[in-house]
Amino acid sequence: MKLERVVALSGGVGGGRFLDGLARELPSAALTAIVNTGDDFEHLGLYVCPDLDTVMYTLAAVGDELRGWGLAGETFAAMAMLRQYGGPDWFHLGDRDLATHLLRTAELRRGESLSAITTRLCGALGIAVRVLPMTDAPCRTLVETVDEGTLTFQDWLVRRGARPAVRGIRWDARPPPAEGVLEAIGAADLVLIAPSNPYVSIDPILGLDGVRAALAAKPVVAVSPIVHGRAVKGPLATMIPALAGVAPSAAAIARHYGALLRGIVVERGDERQIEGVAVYATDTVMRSRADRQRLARETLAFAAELLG
Ligand code: FO1
Repeated sequence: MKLERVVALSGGVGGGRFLDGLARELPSAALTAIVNTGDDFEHLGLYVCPDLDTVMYTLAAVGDELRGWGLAGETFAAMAMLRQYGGPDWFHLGDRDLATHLLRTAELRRGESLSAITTRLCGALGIAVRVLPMTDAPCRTLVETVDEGTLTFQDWLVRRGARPAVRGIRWDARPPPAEGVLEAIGAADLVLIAPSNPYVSIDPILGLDGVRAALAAKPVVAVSPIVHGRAVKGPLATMIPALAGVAPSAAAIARHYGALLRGIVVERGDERQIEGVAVYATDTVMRSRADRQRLARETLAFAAELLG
């Protein structure tokens, strides 16, 4: 089956890399990215959207490949001055990255929607892929910790280094999906779930009104973010035992998404214990641009095979 319209649900770092591969494998008009905004927060009076920015910078090939977030060749002179004043320096905002937060915050204050601002920023960066925030209204991920109450996501992940043990994840609102999200899913030949953290990057999207129902009518294929029991990046490997009570594995990812999935792409050797869903095993760690493109190509071919 020819895949003319593909929608990908994505978080930040792993998702951005996978989207980059998809953008090189598909005509740009064929791909819509629906990006998590549960990580968004106000910091120093700025409205920061880490996953949108990571996806945007990655697609525009201007992101810092090593860190996985922020801009390449970044300087932090503003942060150094802030530190001198004793301001909060736990969240590192690069000097050029600040332009994104300044403009987005100013536009939001003028009443522009996050979607419209995202379209403008992506256009300015020459990104042809359609990038949609999952919603235009705040929908903050809150981390229920065992010993320290409820922490906002960036507070938990960055300021506390994801150390406080987690007992639950919830959101401070349940806004409608952004304009175009349900339509994109409704028109899709295929929906892909990028190798992002299911709990804090994909579940925020699935939790929005109408999204699960829209996906139920579609073929959905996920790429496992767990490789041989470990997360490629981030706290997922400790969140799975904490939230699902099982050891981290591709099977745990497949079980988390359940009946939503038609297929799952996993690392070679991780096919064990995955039932009720088609499995494709390959090299899933994206170390290079070529890796991203190959994983995207193999995932699309696997999905096309499933769709017959
Ligand atoms: N992650 C960190 O671990 N430390 C940081 O100082 C940091 C700053 C930062 C600034 C802008 C941005 O878009 C992302 C940033 N991130 C930082 C990453 C971010 O916290 C996570 O990547 C996402 O929220 C999880 O996907």
